[in-house]
Amino acid sequence: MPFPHVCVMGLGYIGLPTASLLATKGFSVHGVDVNPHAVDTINQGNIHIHEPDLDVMVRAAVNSGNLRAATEPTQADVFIIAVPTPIRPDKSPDLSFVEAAARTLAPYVAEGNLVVLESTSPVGTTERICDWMAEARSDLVFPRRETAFSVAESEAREVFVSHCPERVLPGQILRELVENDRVVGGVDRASTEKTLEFYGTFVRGQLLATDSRTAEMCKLTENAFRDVNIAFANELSILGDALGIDPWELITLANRHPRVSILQPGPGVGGHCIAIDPWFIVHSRPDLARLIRTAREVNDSKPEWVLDKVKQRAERFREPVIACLGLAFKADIDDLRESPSVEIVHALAESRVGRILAVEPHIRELPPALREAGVELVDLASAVAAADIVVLLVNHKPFVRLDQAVLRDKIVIDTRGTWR
Ligand code: SAJ
Repeated sequence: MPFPHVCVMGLGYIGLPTASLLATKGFSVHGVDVNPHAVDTINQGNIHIHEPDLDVMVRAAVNSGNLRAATEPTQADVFIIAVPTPIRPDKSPDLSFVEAAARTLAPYVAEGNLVVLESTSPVGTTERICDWMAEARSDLVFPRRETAFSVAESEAREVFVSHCPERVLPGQILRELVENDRVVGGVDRASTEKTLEFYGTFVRGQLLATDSRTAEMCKLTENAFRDVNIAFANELSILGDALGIDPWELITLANRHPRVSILQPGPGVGGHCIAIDPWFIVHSRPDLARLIRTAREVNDSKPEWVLDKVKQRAERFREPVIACLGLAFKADIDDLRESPSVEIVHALAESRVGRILAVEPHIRELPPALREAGVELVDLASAVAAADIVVLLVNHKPFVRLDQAVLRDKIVIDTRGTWR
């Protein structure tokens, strides 16, 4: 095996599935996380996040002896960085986790090793990783971006550094890790080659070679594309409401045109990807990224629009019971990160319009902010039975399957068009 030892930095939604997949394929994998609770949980063969079938794979990986978790890195042939890349309140990228990972692994890197950044990152981040590692390792040569004049220099490089953005959809991670095509961009061509060789050992999709800057922009482009298209759908739903047109019927009809494919409106865009990544593009050139910024603003303003709708319908009650179905950022997952539903439920509770019941089958307790605002977590049947107003925020399977007879005599606000 050309790369027997792999060290994965960050054991979250991307790092843990990647580490356990590699371990089950026979690599010796050392997973690193700053959270000692996550490390202990994984070493016992359990998981600290929700993803279908991941528990089975982690258990198999740990039992085989090929996967161990720790809070410190170790020497390896390949280092994969899969840490969060959030944005700050001012929408600028926060690269502190990537920088910390690069500086933490630098002492363990040796000549001939490959370092791959998988975290979604602003253009230029992979080159900055080289700079951060070089500060700690003057004994090693790190690759530099090739220009027409510097190609020959790449011969002298000793460590290979690339970007290979993750593209998996939460809920289908294990399948997509293997089957999706991957964009592979080295800081120089030798790094690209090395990275293609590594991913070729476990990815069944096609490997598409480019440079690190294009790979960084490509990932951001994919999510900005989706954001812009969801913003279009959300704008149609707002227009439809104002013009007395059902937006879901409208979109279904328009999509019968052979070259039209509109996405679905909803209560806003959540998650740690689509609601964040376009800002990396906007931040890099605010003067040029006008459409991408506007799409972000349209999607970010949708929760407020839903909130106003609920408040309008609540006006005729003195103390309405409002059942809010779903808190996750999308259907059939437990992930509440950047969830527009959480934002809506929190704002409803804070505005004291009535008693707020939340139904979220994938969690056992509410996030503290919702609990403190007075929201109650209840099961679907009791919530609907008690409610004057039912707000569908996430199209989780149990909500889709709900017998709609129970909604008779209720005011229904269906932000997903599920019960049409
Ligand atoms: N949404 C809508 N209407 C739609 C589709 C989605 O309102 O028609 C909302 C969802 O409810 C959710 C948000 O958009 O709040 C994002 O959901 P998603 O399913 O579109 O995407 P994510 O964030 O789960 O995963 C995305 C994927 N990117 C693309 O589809 C281009 C995934 O492949 C990426 O790996 C992931 O981002 C990531 O990590 O970047």
